[in-house]
Amino acid sequence: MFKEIAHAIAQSENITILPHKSADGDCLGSAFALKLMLEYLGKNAVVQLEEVNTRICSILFGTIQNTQHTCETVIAVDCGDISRLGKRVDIFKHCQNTINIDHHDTNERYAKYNYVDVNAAATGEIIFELAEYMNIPITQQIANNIYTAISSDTGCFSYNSTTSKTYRIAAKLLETGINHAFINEVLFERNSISKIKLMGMAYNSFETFQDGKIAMVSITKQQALQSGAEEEEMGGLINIARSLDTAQVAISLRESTKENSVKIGFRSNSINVAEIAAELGGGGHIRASGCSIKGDIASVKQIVLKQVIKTL
Ligand SMILES: [Mn+2]
Repeated sequence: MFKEIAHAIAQSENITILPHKSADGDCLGSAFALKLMLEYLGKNAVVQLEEVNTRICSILFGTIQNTQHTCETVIAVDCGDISRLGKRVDIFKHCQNTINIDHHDTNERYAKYNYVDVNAAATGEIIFELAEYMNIPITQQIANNIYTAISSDTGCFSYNSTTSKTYRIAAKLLETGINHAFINEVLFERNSISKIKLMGMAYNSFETFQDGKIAMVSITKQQALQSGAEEEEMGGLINIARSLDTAQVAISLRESTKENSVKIGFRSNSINVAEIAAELGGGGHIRASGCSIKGDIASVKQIVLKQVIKTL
């Protein structure tokens, strides 16, 4: 499939890159690495975002352009289903050549050309392999962006998804002289006041079910507003639940500040949480997934618990 993708790219002058909404380090790092790669090939490449994640964007090379841009090829990165393109779905649908580069188990193969490698620890790994396939030199800037993508999705190379290939790619990225310690500090060790307040609320909400097999943290709409945390700071709270020694499934619930819905995250080291999320209308990976359910936090909690208990 790299052959078809390389061909579609070669045939295009203007290319739009679309990371998924609620952009994380993997999709942003992958998108900006790809932009630099396409620019090396002489293409007019644009990254269009649903929302800007200032913390992650601060460590990436490349500019964001949010003006509508006509293109012959559009590339969705790290995006398991088309609805995760949010408001930008029309850009995708109206483009002649559509490409989907991703690693989610639940990917719906919604493009003309789909490159889905569920064994890749991050979409950044696939982007690295695409660069090698297309003979594009890995500059320090490209390496910086790909490293951000991979480190972000592997929890700094600590999750189960990390393979020997992940480390081999990381070694090649480090050889370009990137500041990996700085990238990891920004990704994993730096928090704003609002984020720390939010973490305090999450610790206070901590509860367990089924003799500690299920661990949960939850944030209400009121708490989210009170903390002052931005959408982009809401991630990672699930790690509080995940750290419980007896937990088989960790769950985070977060009430939306904008609509009557709850965003749910799942993590597990032993249970297929991609299936649980899919049952509830979401998706993701076997060990990390999520979904969104309409309703208030109390009612959604019951729906989610019922589904998880069934799979234990
Ligand atoms: Mn990813």
